[in-house]
Amino acid sequence: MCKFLRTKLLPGLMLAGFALPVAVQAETYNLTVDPVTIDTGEFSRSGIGYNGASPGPVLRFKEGEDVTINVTNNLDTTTSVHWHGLILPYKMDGVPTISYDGIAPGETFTYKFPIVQTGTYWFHSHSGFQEPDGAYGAIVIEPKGREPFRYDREYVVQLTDAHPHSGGRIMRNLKTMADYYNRKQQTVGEFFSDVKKDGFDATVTERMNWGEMRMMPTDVEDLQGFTPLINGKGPSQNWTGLFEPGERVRLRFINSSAMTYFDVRIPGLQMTVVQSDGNNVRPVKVDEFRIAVAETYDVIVRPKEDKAFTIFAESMGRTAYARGTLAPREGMTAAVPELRERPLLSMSDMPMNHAGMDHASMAGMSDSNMKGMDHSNMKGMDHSKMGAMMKQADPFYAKGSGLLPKAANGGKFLSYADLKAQKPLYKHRPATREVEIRITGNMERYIWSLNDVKYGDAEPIRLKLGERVRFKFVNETMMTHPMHLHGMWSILDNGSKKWNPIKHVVSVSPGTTVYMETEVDAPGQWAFHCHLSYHAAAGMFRKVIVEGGEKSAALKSVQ
Ligand SMILES: [Cu+2]
Repeated sequence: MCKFLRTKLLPGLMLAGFALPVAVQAETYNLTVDPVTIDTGEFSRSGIGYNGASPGPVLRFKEGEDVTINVTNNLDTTTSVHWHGLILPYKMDGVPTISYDGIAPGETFTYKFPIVQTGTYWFHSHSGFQEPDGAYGAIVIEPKGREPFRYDREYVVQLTDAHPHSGGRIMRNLKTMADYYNRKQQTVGEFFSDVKKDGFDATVTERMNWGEMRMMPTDVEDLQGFTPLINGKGPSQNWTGLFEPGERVRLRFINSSAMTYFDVRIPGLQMTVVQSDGNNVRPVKVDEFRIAVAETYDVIVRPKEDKAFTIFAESMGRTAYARGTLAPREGMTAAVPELRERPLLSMSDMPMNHAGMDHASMAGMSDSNMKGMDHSNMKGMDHSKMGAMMKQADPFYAKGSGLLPKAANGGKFLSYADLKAQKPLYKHRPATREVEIRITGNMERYIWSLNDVKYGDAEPIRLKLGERVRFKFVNETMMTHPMHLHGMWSILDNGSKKWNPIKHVVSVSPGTTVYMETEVDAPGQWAFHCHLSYHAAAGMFRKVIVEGGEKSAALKSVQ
């Protein structure tokens, strides 16, 4: 199955015909970084892959082993490999200028680190726009012991958003014209139909307000025109996973997209979410879930009938979908749903309308109530001051906001509030310090920043070994940002206290405040950024330096 060379060394004593390991198992993996052709079924382009293909191989590690990974760069530019979500020494983290210098053309870099965790992760280049150009693969880490749930077979389902343009070209276009790829803008026709519906004054006021916010009502996604892939296959190429009716199938969903959030469902099958970002959660039965860029969700499905089921992953902006099939035999297909109507941000999604409002009143508020609200105080407001007006924390997918989708069948849509750790990694204790990170930007000029400062002009964030930092993310923009801290876990505060889920990506909806806590237990320098490729490149990025201090007492696992 694996196309890459894997050699096995088992240092141990061979006694009376059985192995008695005296040291941990050591594995060596070889990866090459190669120019490849990416064929989505809709377009074909040159890109970057591993061991001759994009996506690269599924790397299968085992908890407790020491891995050696030789990465050889066959490109004519510098590359790097970052092991997304893996806990490891910072020099092995693979971020050029922060962990190391990168891997020069023709060179081989050898990564060596112990595998101290289990679950579903992925790897990707952290150089330039190589990741949007195809440089990613999956990681599966098997536990030493038994999983707390049963399944008969498993598949990696890696979602990506292949674009006909190279990442470099996309960035140049966005910088020149921020709405370059936001093609589904409202038309003159829609303006007049809104005038008919809402009246001329209301419509003009609404448009003027949007103009002053430097946003368009369609800014759910700032990149369109891509083809979503499942394991490298476009919708027409239909990636297929086989099953025997009655089997429990574990699907390891990984969102390796540059920019695209997906809403995932399998019509006819309920999904039991058992893991998020590599950490087991208490099982939750859902009909649909949203996967932020760079997150992973493991679900178990149990198709009982002898028929095919469609895996359908719609982009959050409803401009495209990934499609695959689960089937008892090759060649079988099931109906492919239509894309649902695109969500339009309404003025009620504006951060300031959340100020001072409690969840209950938000949730019960209808659109017509919102329409009656006075927006005149919006005019002349400085965009940069919006943050100060936001009081209300909403760690979930914007309850009461027009952005919260409903499951297609009217059933259960997973919310962050549903995620509870199966087994906490750390003792629950109060944070020792709060660090506020305002998520900021100017959509018009395609500037993305943290605390209004872009990476190139920013001082590193300094943390002390042994502290427990409470990060307060205040999203002052109208886009959703998947925030990713390298090297240490992100414990999402969703109100579950001791059972708060342990993640590596925390998604922050427009105009909301979300808290996460980190046990600062990994010395060195780490990257901390929005995982939307073009936001990170535009400056929504920081270096974190972990210095000094005592080793955390809470470091040890609770059990
Ligand atoms: Cu972002």
